[in-house]
Amino acid sequence: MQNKLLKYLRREILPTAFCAGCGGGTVLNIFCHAIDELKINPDDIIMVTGIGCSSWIPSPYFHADTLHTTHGRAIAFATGVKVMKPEKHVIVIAGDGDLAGIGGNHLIHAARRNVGITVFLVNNYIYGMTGGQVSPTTPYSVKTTTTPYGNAEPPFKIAELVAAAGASYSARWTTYHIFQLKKAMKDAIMKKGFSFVEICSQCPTSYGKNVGKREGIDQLKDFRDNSINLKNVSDSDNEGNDGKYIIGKLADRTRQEFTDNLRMINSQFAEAEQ
Ligand SMILES: Cc1ncc(C[n+]2csc(CCOP(=O)(O)OP(=O)(O)O)c2C)c(N)n1
Ligand SMILES: [Mg+2]
Repeated sequence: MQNKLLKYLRREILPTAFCAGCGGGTVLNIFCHAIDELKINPDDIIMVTGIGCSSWIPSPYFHADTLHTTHGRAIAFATGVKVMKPEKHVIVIAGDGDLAGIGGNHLIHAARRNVGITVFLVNNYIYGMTGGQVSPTTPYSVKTTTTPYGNAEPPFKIAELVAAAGASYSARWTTYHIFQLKKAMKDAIMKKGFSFVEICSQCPTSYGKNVGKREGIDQLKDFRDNSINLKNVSDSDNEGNDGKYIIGKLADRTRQEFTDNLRMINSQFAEAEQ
């Protein structure tokens, strides 16, 4: 008997190139489950990604039309796709460096515009693919290859940032919380407007070893033991929560969507011209 999810994968290139213990396989697995349960035909999906290990989750492994773009530019490409093909599910999966570092402005402006795309940001707290440089989500004081004495910067709280910028939907879960993550992925994909899920994920190769967690399982235990549901904190932005993973839904609201607005304004202009 064949696994029902295999049909979503480019089987000719399996097994994946992810390191042992990487969270990338879990994200791919849960994403396939979400698509399967939503009964979305992959022909109605366009995947867009940038450069990094997390960008390998959709490309090459997920079997749908895919744009594997330049580092930091996935959301810009995805916006263009959504403008021309509003009927498609346009889904970005990429890393924290890609989406919050070099691509940070695209991220917040897409949330402000409420472009009807879905973004899954795989936050492994590091530039994984290039050997472990500091990223905008690396916690304060962590040693990386570019912060050998410890990181002097505090990290971005990405899901809060995206919610504040205006996204229709923003949530944070981890690769330990697979059922909640699947539900959030399904909700995000079906949500009109800009929808976003930050997925805290383990990278034993380039991050875990820097924080005394050499195996993927060690980071999963950290997600299990140090996650707090948003419902149980009064202020997710509070620095007292540093070292904790604040999980749950940060925004779920109805706002006008960018490509709808664009079409409406264009048609009003065309009518006025006649
Ligand atoms: C314009 C540009 N700058 C830098 C790079 C080098 N580069 C490739 S991937 C990457 C960072 C990857 O980190 P992240 O996006 O967090 O993905 P991860 O590998 O951690 O999943 C960098 C800096 C590049 N390819 N292009
Ligand atoms: Mg990363």
